[in-house]
Amino acid sequence: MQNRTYAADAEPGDTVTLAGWVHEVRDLGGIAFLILRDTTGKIQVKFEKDEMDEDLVEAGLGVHRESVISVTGDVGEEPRAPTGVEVVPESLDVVAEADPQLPLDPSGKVDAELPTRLDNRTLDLRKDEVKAIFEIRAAVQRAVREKFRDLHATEINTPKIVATGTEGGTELFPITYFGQEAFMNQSPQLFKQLMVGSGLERVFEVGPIFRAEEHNTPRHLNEATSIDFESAFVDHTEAMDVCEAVVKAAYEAVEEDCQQQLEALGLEDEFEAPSGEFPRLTYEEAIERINASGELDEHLVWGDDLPTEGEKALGEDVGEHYFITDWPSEIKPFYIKDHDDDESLSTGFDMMHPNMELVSGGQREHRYEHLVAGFEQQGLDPESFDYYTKMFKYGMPPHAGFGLGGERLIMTMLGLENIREAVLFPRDRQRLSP
Ligand code: ATP
Ligand code: AMO
Repeated sequence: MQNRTYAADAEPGDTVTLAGWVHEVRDLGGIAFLILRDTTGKIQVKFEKDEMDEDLVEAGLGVHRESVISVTGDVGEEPRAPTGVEVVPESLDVVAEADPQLPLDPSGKVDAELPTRLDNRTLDLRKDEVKAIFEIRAAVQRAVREKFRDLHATEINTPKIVATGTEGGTELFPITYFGQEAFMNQSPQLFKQLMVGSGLERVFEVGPIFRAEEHNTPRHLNEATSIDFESAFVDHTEAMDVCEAVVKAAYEAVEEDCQQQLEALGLEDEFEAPSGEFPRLTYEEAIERINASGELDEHLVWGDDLPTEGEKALGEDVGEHYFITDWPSEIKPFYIKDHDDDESLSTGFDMMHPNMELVSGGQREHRYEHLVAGFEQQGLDPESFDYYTKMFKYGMPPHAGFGLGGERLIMTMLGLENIREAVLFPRDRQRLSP
C-alpha cells in the first residue's frame, strides 16, 4: 500500500494514512475513540460527533472489532491518548469487515484455551504476547545462523524424504514413495556426517525433523525444528564448545534486540543470558546426584536412561544449563564413537536446561570397520545404510557435532508451559490442521 504510515511512526503535525485492525471502539457519548492496531502498535482515532461529518462518524463507530480499515487524517499531540498522539480522521475505509462473532478475543480480555488459540492462529497472533514469541524465535534463528557463520560453518539443506531412520525404529513416519518404502526424516544425522567428508568440512542446518512420538507431552512435537552442526577434525569436547557458544549467542541476541517482546511477555526483569561456563558432569555423576536427591522411587543403575523426574531433580540441583558426558555406549546410537581407552563409554553428550534436554551430540565413529560392526551390534542391517557407510571407505575425517531442538530452546528460554506455543501450526497426535 503506497504512502501508508505505521502507527508507531505517526508524528504530531503529520497528515497520515494508517491501515490496520480495529482493536476496540469506545463510545463515550459526545466523543468516541477507535483504537487502530497494526504490526508496530496501536493508535487512537478520535471522533467528535458534533464536529464531524455524520457518515464518517457512522463508518468509524459502526465497524466491527478486528475489521481491517484505513484512516486518513491529521496527527495531533494528546497526553490523554495511550501513546500520546491521536488522529483526527478525514476519511475512513472499511477494507475487510470482520464477522462480529469472533472465535477468539485478540484484545486478550477473554482468555482462550490453547486448542482454540491454535485453531485460530491468525487471530491469536494479533496479541502482542503471542506475536512476541515468534519475533523472538526469528531473532534466535538469525543469531544462530550468524554464530555458525562466524564459526565458518556452511548452511546446508538435506532431504526430508529418506530411506532409513537413524534415531531408533519406532518413531518413524512411513510414507510411500513411488511404490517404495520411505520415511520422513527423523534427523539430518547421516547426511550432515556425509558432508564433513566433502569439501565443505563444517556444516549446519536449521530444518524440520519428523518423529512419530508415542506420547502426547508438553515437550514433544511430531514435527520439530532441529538446529544441527557437524564438523570435520573436531572432537566431542569441541562440539560442546560450539553448542554452548550457539545457545549463548541466541540468548544474547534476544537480550539485545528483543526488549519490547520480552516486555510483552512480562519477562523484562527475569530474562538473563547465561554467562558462566556450562558445567560438564559425567553420566556417572549425574545418576549419583539423582539417586542422592531422593526424588526417585528406584535407584538408577549404570545403563539406565535418565527418567524425566530424574532430569528435573538434577536440573534443580545444578540450577543452570549443563552437559552430561560419557554415557554408556549401549544407550547411544550406532554413529557415536566410543572412548578409545574404554569401549563401554561413549563420547556422546547431552546438553540440558534445568527443565529438560535441549541437545544430543558426540564424536562420530569415522572408521569404516568399526561403523559396520556397530550396526550389527545394534541389530541394524548395514546394507540398507550402504549409501552412508560406503563414503567412509574414501577418506572420512574424524568429526563431531550435535542437534539442538529449536522449539525446546524457545520454550525453556521464555518459560512456556507447552512446546506448542513455540510453533505456529504444531503437529501432534490430534492436530493435522491448520
Ligand atoms: P459527553 O459530554 O457526551 O460525555 P464529551 O465530548 O464531553 O462527551 P469529554 O467529557 O471531553 O467528552 O471526555 C470524556 C472522557 O474522555 C473523559 O474521561 C476525558 O478525559 C476523555 N477524553 C477526552 N478527550 C480525550 C482524548 N483526546 N484522548 C483520550 N481521552 C480523552
Ligand atoms: P536427538 O534425538 O536427541 O538427537 O534430538 C536432538 C534434539 O532435538 C529435540 N527433539 C525434539 N523436540 C521436540 N519434539 C520432539 N519430538 C523432539 N525430538 C527431538 C531435542 C533433542 O535434544 N542425531 C542426533 C543429534 C546429533 O547427535 O547430532 C539427534 O537427533 O531438543
